[in-house]
Amino acid sequence: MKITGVSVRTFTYTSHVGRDSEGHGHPAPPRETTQSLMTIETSDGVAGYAFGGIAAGVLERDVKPLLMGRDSFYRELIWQGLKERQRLNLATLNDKILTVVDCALWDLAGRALGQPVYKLLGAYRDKVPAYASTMCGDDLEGGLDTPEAYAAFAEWCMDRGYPAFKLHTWQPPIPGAPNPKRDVAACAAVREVVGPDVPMMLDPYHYYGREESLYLGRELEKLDFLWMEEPMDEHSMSSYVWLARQLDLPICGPETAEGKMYTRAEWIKHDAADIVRGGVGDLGGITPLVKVAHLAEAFGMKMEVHGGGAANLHVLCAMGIPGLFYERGLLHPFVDYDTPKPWLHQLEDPMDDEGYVHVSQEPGLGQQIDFDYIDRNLVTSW
Ligand code: LLH
Ligand code: MG
Repeated sequence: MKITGVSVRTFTYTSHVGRDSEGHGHPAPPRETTQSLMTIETSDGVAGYAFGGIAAGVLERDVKPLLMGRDSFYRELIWQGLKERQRLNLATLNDKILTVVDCALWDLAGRALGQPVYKLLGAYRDKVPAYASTMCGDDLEGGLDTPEAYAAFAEWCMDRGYPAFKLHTWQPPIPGAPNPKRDVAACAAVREVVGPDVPMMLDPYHYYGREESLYLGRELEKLDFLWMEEPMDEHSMSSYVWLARQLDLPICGPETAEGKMYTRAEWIKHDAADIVRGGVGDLGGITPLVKVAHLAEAFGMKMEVHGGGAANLHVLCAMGIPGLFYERGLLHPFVDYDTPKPWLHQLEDPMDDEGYVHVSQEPGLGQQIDFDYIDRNLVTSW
């Protein structure tokens, strides 16, 4: 099946989430913004799709030469080729682009063979328990503005069926942030209302120092948390070795650190984390995420997948022991997460009343793409 066409369409939609000056999402008045869809076509008439933008110049110069005319099943060869091309081009050919290409190729393979991606990978399960993953704290009245507000939202999430809860607490530029004591107060308030048996996690400010992180870890041990992630800049692996050595609380990471499977291997080797972390968007696609899952399994470690979406869900459903939960969110009292994105006919991560997210049985990634919506709202294509 030869690749005959590679294109990107960019379209508008109305978003109810805005980004603060540090890039964290919060509820916001409706605003028009854009999304992109990559399409890879083949000589057999089958196409694969993935959402995410690739600039026209990068598509022409770096991506197309590796794809056009090639057998679309050679995903590993294409991924390795893109990875090598990143040397000297990392500023434009980043891992998000590798993710889009790789996910579109997996979608294409599934559509061509009439199977969902998780079955191509080697299925292990059809559903995964979710945890409610909150947005970062804010200063919106009735939002996530106080420890009590987190507690009230956690109660709502438990009623909705979530079996576990992760707080993203306050980060600059929210007034008063960062503040480890306030983070602990929010964690304690949630523990109080959900009771002792609900698994809980914390993802605080990502640039605390060693002392603040140790303080947080010790307090979370008292509250019987399941893990803490990214309390410090992940580029300092030594800081994580220092922290993990002193805590019984599992540290989960690295999440956003660059370096794909190589960085995860180094963290495992140096005991910098107790639980391995990575998602399709952090690592450069399904292909490297599977490598990291196998790496974690081989070291007898769990791997918690970062972020939601169809591609992460398919990998989770093909992983054996390493992955406990699907990260569902980011959630907020003012945001209706259970309404599909405007460009999809259905949710890509539907959750039942018992807190299980079910993977699609449709071929490929199984996203029900509303192509009419995309055409109606098209801005540009290349
Ligand atoms: O800082 C944020 O906005 C969130 O932490 C975000 O990066 C989220 O994806 C995350 O870390 N989830 O675990
Ligand atoms: Mg995180």
